[in-house]
Amino acid sequence: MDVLDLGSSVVATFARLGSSAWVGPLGLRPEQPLALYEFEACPFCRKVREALTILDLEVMVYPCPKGGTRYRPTAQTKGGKLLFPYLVDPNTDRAMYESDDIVRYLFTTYGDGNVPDILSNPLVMVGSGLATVVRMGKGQDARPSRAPEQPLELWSYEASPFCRLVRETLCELEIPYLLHNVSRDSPSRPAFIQKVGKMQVPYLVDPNTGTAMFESVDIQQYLQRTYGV
Ligand SMILES: N[C@@H](CCC(=O)N[C@@H](CS)C(=O)NCC(=O)O)C(=O)O
Repeated sequence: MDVLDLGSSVVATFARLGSSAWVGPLGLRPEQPLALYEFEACPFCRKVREALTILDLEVMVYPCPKGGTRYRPTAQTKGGKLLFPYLVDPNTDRAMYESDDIVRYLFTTYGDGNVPDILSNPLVMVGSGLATVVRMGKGQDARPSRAPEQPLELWSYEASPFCRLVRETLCELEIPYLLHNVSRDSPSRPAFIQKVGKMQVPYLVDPNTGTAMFESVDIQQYLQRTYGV
């Protein structure tokens, strides 16, 4: 374990004042997972990931790091702009840019209609920008990789410093994954605990190789070994 790497991930969580460490009031549940084109280092994308965690929503993440060639063109073709985050909701046939619009849409559609202060106050971008700065470019640039045949699955929550390390690696390697958000008080936790036997994230499932594993460092090494070139 790289202590500095983990330490700066902890600082990133503090910079966002622990936002998304707990779920908030939940509303309607979507039938299908949402889809998000984004990259981990983008401070605007972080706001949307926090909203998805607070609302306990599942989302297919299509990583679009800078220099990436796997999903950036798809995002541009679908939305018309090379701008991230870009959210697609197949349940309502809505697709949108602009993090503030996306956050408002999510809390209106899947919450109680109120965007929590942690995501609406004017200082959000200061904290989110600081989180990006302390991670020093992690989750920003694409690295050479092989595409998996099927998307992976990750159990995680945005505020977890350990989960961030794994999401950054998935992002840099442009690996698509179904993100299961299981923050504190998440109603999704009991089913997860029943599935894996304990409450611990990150937890990665790779249907391409039949692999299922805990431990952020082991997962990062597995991803690099399996999909890095
Ligand atoms: N106002 C937009 C700003 C989004 C934005 O500037 N995103 C940057 C990444 S942080 C972007 O897409 N840059 C183009 C690129 O990465 O190619 C929002 O809140 O969503």
